[in-house]
Amino acid sequence: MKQKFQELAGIFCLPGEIESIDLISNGNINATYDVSIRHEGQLRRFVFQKLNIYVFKNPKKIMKNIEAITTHIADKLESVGKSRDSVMHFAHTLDGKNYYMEEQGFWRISEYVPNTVTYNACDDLEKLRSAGAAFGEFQTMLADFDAGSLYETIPNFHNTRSRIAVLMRHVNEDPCGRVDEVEAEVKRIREFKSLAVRLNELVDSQELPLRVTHNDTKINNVLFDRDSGEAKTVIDLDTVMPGLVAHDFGDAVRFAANTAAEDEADLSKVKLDMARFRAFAEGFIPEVAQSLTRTEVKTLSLGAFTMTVELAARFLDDYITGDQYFKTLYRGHNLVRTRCQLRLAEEMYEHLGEMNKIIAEISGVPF
Ligand code: GN1
Ligand code: MG
Repeated sequence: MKQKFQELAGIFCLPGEIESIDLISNGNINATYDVSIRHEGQLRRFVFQKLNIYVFKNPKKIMKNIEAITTHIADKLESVGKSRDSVMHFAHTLDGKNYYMEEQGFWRISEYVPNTVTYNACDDLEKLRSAGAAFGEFQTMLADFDAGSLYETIPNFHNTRSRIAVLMRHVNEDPCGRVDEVEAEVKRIREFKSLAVRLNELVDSQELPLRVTHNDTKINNVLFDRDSGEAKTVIDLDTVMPGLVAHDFGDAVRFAANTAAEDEADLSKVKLDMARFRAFAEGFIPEVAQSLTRTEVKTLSLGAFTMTVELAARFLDDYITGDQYFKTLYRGHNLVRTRCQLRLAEEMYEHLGEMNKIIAEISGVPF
């Protein structure tokens, strides 16, 4: 592996000797490594990433999206007198590409944003508020970005209706003979469907606008400053595409306000933590409030429920089609994830009124 990475460093014009390689294990899709390179006595840190080309069918276009997005954000920061340094920066090959494609894979290298740390779970309300503000600010900075110029990296990514339809088709086909095991979960998703497709209906009737959204707003996609503890930047830009504000808000809540991990097997531990919900909302909403329509504000909580049901449908679909999409650590991992998300969706459903009350209070929008 060291030899391979040394070769990659050369291709990306990074001089020096590879000193260490550590796997960063918190993504479910790509393979990511924390790599230190020593050059003339100095140690520099990079993130080497091998993209999952089963998931991302057109990785070159993703890198084009990312280049455009990061440049847009860096220019914006600079125009208000802030440093461009917190924006992700990718290494380039000798022929000026921000990726390297070979038979065995698709590689990219970014500089490690110095003095930052990520969290897979976070109960520090101050940090959650700060993460909320970072995702809100991300959204606002891309408000004037030309959505039409973005390549849709995964079509129908947060199209909940289509996700559920695909699941039901595979339930009928039962390609791996696993459907018998999951009758209860399929039934639950069917019951949740009418509310979970509500956002689709509001898009169809043009009551909700599409914006440029991040679409993968897990708390571990935020880099926090090691010293101040504040959110410094948002990473993982592979799925930046047109979407709904409710998707970004909702997916963040789904992950960060769950008292348990996304794949917790003991469902009694899975609860929606309203204090965490409030903290994230307090950070996010003021950043976006100016530009949101009343309907957008009023559908933020529904976004949390919707994203949770959608993830349940995606995990279950992967389970019954043979675990090809998400990385799994054991047989049945995707089913455990499904059950956890369904329990959480129930929590969301029960707390919709309470979530709406908090959003009304923070935004000043009457419900
Ligand atoms: C995947 O790779 P990661 O962990 O950032 C997935 C998200 C899911 C998430 C669930 C491209 O994200 O949509 O919400 O797993 N990304 C893609 O943990 O499918
Ligand atoms: Mg991701």
